[in-house]
Amino acid sequence: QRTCLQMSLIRGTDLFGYVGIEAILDQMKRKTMKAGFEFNIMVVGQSGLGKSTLVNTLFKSKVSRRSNYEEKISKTVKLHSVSHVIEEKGVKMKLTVIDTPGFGDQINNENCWEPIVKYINEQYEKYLREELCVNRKRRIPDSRVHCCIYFLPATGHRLRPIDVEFMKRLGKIVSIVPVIAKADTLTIEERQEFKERIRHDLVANGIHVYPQKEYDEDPEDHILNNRIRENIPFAVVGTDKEHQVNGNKVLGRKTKWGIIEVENVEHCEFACLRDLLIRSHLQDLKDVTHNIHYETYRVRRLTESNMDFGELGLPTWPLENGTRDKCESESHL
Ligand SMILES: Nc1nc2c(ncn2[C@@H]2O[C@H](COP(=O)(O)OP(=O)(O)O)[C@@H](O)[C@H]2O)c(=O)[nH]1
Ligand SMILES: [Mg+2]
Repeated sequence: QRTCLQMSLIRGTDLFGYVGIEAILDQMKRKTMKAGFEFNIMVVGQSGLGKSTLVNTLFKSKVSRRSNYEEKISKTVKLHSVSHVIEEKGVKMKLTVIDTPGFGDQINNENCWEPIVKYINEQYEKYLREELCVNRKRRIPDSRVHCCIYFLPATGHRLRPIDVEFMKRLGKIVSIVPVIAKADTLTIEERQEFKERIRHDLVANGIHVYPQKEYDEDPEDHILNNRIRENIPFAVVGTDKEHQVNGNKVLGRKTKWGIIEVENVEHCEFACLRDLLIRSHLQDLKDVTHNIHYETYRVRRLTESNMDFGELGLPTWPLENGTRDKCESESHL
């Protein structure tokens, strides 16, 4: 028996009257607004590079506190997460900032990425376990890292071994957005040359940063993302102060020779970073986390023969013959 599926497009102008299909957008909006948004952002880089200042500038609020002395002298990388609910025009977003004080601060920085890899994988594991639960009544809380901003010191040279080692490993499990920290310390030429050298080093070392070509959704996305790829890493400046410029209040850093306006694209690329992270690609960062990075983790985890489903009351994987019949619970794989 053959089934024939026919489909044709009937435009609104051809309909006999108003149906109301467009209202689906309002319904989706209402549901999403009710459920709220979660966005988890991680910052990595040596202390003093302006990580806390930059996230506070990005969200125009104190979402990351400056580290205290004890944290500054810590011999190990400690992960530290803080959540805030930010509201703008009735839209609420639960923002979690994961700070990594101690990264790259030692003379010997061997394996200092390990606690970070561990943290990221632990969040995937948590999500996976919730997904496998039999009674999934509520929405799964999402603590997965949607984006990792990696701070490069404005040395003007090239990627250091620690940058290569970190991004090589982490680029496989999370979306990395590299930035040049405190870009106000470089001249225009130094900045341009540094950016080019970094882009070269990223390619030469096979490092994948966000947005990755492979995951562009359509030709329109591809053109937009190419423009971003040609411009990374963004040379950024952060601040916690406002200044008067021509009668307007602007976010900036006051120096002896003038004011660096953080949001002015003539001065630095902070606005490009903000647009990417918040205004144009926030949802895509979440989608890539779920569809690519988490999915890779999930597949790897489920094909590992030794996953201990015993604790969850689920059969061990892969199923032995007949185990499914004996098993009361069902997993949602
Ligand atoms: N010149 C310059 N200084 C900055 C910038 N961002 C932050 N700072 C300063 O650098 C110091 C360390 O900043 P902080 O945000 O605590 O760095 P973190 O340790 O990486 O979180 C502070 O004195 C900031 O005022 C920047 O873009 N340019
Ligand atoms: Mg800090």
